[in-house]
Amino acid sequence: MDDTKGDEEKGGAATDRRTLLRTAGLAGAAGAAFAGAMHGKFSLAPITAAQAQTPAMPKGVDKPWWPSKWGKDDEAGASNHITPAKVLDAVKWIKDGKIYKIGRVYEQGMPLFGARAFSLRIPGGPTGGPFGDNKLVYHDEFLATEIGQTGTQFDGLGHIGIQLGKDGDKSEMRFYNGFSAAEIGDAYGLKKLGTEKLKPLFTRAHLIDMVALKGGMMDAGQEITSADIKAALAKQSIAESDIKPGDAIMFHTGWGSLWMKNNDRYNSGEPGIGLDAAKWIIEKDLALTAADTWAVEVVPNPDKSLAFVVHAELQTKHGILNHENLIFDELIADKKYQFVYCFTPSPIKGATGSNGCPIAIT
Ligand code: UVW
Repeated sequence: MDDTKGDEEKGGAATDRRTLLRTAGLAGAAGAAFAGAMHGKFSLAPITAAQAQTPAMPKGVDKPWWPSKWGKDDEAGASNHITPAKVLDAVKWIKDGKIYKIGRVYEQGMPLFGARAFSLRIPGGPTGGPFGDNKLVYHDEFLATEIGQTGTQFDGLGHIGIQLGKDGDKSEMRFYNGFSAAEIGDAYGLKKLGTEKLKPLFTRAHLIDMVALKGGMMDAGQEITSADIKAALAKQSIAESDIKPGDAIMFHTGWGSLWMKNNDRYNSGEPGIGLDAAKWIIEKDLALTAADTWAVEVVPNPDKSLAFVVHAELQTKHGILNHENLIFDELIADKKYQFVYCFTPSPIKGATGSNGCPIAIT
C-alpha cells in the first residue's frame, strides 16, 4: 500500500470498508461516509509527554498497546493460546464424532464489499493433456480475489491497524504488537504479521444464538452487548464460568440468511458486537470471535464517529483473531452450542487474511 493508492481509494467506492478505515478522521473524507461510520475530528488525548506533540490521537487510544503479553516480537497473537494442554482440553468435547462445515461456498455472486472481487476461471477445458499412453487430462483454475477478504474470511493480524500521529505517517500506523506500516509493508506481502506466522487453531467454541434470544433475525446497527451474551448463555444453559481463556466465541445473528438472497441488504450494515462485548471478550482472554456476518461487529456502530472500532480493539490491541461470514444453521438445528473449532489459516507468506473452510466438531 502506498500513499498514492490511499488517495485513489479515498475517491473510490463509498462503501469500501478499507477506505472507511483509512479515511476515518479526515475532515476531507467526511462525504464518503458509509452508514455514518466515519469519524469527525478527533479530540486531543495525549498519551505521553513525547506523544503529546502529535496533532491528535484516535478516539479510544489512551496508551500504546504494545508490547504484547506474548513478547515484543510476537506475531502469532491469540493463536498462542493453542497449547498441547488446550488441545487436550478441547478434545474432551468431541463425543459424537460429527463434523460440521461452518464455512460458506466461494462462488460468483456471493456478497462482496465495495470493490472486492472474486473471479474463478478455467479457460480451455481441459487445461492440459492428454499426456502419456494413459491419456491423462487435467484442469487448473485461475483465481483473482482478495485471498483473505472475500467470502468466509479469517482476519490475520496484519489486516487492521490504527493511525497514530499524523495521517499518512506510516511509522505511526500501528498494528498488533506495535508493528508499524513502515516496517511491515511490502508490495510482495507483509514482512511481519503474515498469516503464515499464526498457529493452527483447535479450541473450544461457544455459539451464542442471538436469534433465539431476540426472537428473530437481528437488524443492521443492532448491538450485541455483554448483557446479551450472558442472557443467551443462560438461555442455552451454559455457565459463564465455562468460558475459558483461549476459547472462541461465535454469534448467530440470523443476518446470514440474507446471503445470496439479498446481498445489497447484507452489505448495507449488520448486527454485531460493540465495544461493551469486546471488553467482556478481552476480560475472558478469548482467542477468537466469529459470526454469520461480514465483520462480526455492529455496523454502523451506535457511536457514529467510530469505524470498525471493535476490529481495532480486539485484533490490533489484543491480537484476538476474527472469522467472518460463517454459517451455523446445522449446528443450530442440532442444538449444538459448544464444539471444537478447527482452522488453519492458509500459510501464505505476508497475507492479511485467509480463506478456507473452518469446521466444528462435536
Ligand atoms: C475490513 O476489511 C475493514 O473489515 P473486514 O475484516 O470485516 O473485512
